[in-house]
Amino acid sequence: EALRKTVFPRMTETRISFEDISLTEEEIKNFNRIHIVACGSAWHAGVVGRYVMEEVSRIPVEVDIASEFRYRNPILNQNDLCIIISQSGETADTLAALREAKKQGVKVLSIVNVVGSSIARESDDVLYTWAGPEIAVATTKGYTTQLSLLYLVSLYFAKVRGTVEEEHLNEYLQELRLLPQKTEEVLKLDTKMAELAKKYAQSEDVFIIGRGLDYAAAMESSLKLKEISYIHSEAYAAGELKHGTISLIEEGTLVIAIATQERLFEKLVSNAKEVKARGAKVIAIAVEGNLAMEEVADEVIYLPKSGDIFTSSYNVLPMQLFAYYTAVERGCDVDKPRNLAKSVTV
Ligand code: F1P
Repeated sequence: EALRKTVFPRMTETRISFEDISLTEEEIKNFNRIHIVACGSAWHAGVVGRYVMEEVSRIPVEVDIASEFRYRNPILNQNDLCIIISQSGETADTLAALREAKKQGVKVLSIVNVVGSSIARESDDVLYTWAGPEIAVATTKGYTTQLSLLYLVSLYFAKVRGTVEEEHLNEYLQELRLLPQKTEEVLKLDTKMAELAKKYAQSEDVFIIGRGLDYAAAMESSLKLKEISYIHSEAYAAGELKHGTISLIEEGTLVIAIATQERLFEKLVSNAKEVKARGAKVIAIAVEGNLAMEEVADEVIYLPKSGDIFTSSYNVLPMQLFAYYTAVERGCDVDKPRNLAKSVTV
């Protein structure tokens, strides 16, 4: 029950209204570019946001790590929008990025959990994630709720700009409504992920590969493993493997292949074969009905079908569980990860 609450929060009880935001339909229609800026897990949510926003609203999106954005003299133009994502609403680099955007005369829409936080106060518009006050230091439900809002914002912009047909829009919304139910289903992987964590808890290096939205999940999964279990893990865009990283794969190296996007599935199967041929142990995460990983991987975890753009709400969940149980196996205190603060204000 505790895990259930951790991964999926009170979003279902909360109504998000776009009528409250100051952005006009005219402004939304005229956007040239969106800059998403955030740190850590919130940045990974932003990477998902870029894929989804570009796919449905056809607005070009850049995603920046706030500390980089802040020091690279970013070029923002009139008709740009800045989306700031921060669980705490107090992260110093993210706040500085917000101020930079405002200084350049660009509107800021923020996605924040803490009501009344500095980022919430200084933004033109705020959408709250309502993930609850008891949020953990290593973000789990903070991340999944940020994704939910990014889906909603992307679909709203798509509707206003007319880039998605009414029929498709309704299908997307229908899929979003299934989120709580499917999340519950995925959380039943709890025992399975605990078993896998027990088996692989002593790994020294873990490589997590994916493409597209699965690459964003790989980055977030890798961060979770590092943050709470202190295992060295690397996320790679699977197509990059052959450009060097493949040399690090040897007998027994754990590789987790996230392959939940229909259109990229076969490519991931090939990547899994490449690492398997070098002796890796492979755990694959795939969608029900896509069986080709069975012949390659040592273990296959299945997620419910959700359509390619919503896969990010599910593909990270087994990995959050895996990171959690790996940390427990290794005797780490998941509630007090070393060297990690709930909000990084310096
Ligand atoms: C960003 C962040 C978190 C991470 C940790 C340190 O915080 O990197 O993603 O889990 O808490 O800070 P925020 O801006 O989303 O509050």
